[in-house]
Amino acid sequence: MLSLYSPMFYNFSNAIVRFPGKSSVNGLSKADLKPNLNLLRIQHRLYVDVLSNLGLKIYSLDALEEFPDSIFVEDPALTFKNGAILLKPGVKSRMGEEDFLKPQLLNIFENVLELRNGTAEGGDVLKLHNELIIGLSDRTNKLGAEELQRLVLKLGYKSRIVKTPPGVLHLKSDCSALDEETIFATPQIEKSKIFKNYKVIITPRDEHAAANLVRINDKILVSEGYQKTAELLSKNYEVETVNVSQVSKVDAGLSCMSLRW
Ligand code: CIR
Repeated sequence: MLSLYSPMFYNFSNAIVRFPGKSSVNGLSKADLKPNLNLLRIQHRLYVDVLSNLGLKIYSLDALEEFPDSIFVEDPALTFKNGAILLKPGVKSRMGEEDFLKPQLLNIFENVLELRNGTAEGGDVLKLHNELIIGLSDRTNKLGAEELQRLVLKLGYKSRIVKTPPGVLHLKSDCSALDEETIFATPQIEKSKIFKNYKVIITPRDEHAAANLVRINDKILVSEGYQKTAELLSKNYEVETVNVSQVSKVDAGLSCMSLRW
């Protein structure tokens, strides 16, 4: 079995992002909020700059007006150093986004697999050092998760299926990997015992939304405005804050805006 990444699962050299089209302001939002387009584009640019400054080669895709949530490229695919998997989004307005990633993935990767049955979104897939965790949610069903297990195994990765807590959009809305043995998670996820073999750092009070962070190489990217989280993690990690206030209005965070490998 391959270890997920070599040498470390958070060492990335590439990222795919998608420019926010005008329709991005109409992304799905549980609270019915609308981002400001100009600000969203500025924040997206700054996010891409952060990735680029961390040494990642950026593949920048054109806006897709017909899919308001398509800047969240993390959801319709998974990328690894040895291949990619096209997924099937589990909500009507996002079904078909994967078809618009396919040509780019085929250009970049030799090995591109495709989920054919059920639904699964990348926001429900947490990559760790020795395993992938697939969360069942309103977007990822059992059929999709089980087929995804078979596909990731073809790429050499073992996985387990867990339940994303009720009311949580994606598994990774509520947890992230800080290093090989440490997870940053909301109290709700901690209680679920998904991570009983890991050390879990719980999100500070009133900062549960900071659980969606990204480790890239030596840095932990944390959403701006979560002061207690930034201070807590700065004790052991190099932290950089990134302003994602506009995508947070459409239920998204730091991990959703890129596919990394
Ligand atoms: C959606 O509901 O699909 C988007 N508005 C937000 C997607 C966030 N993606 C993610 O957490 N991976």
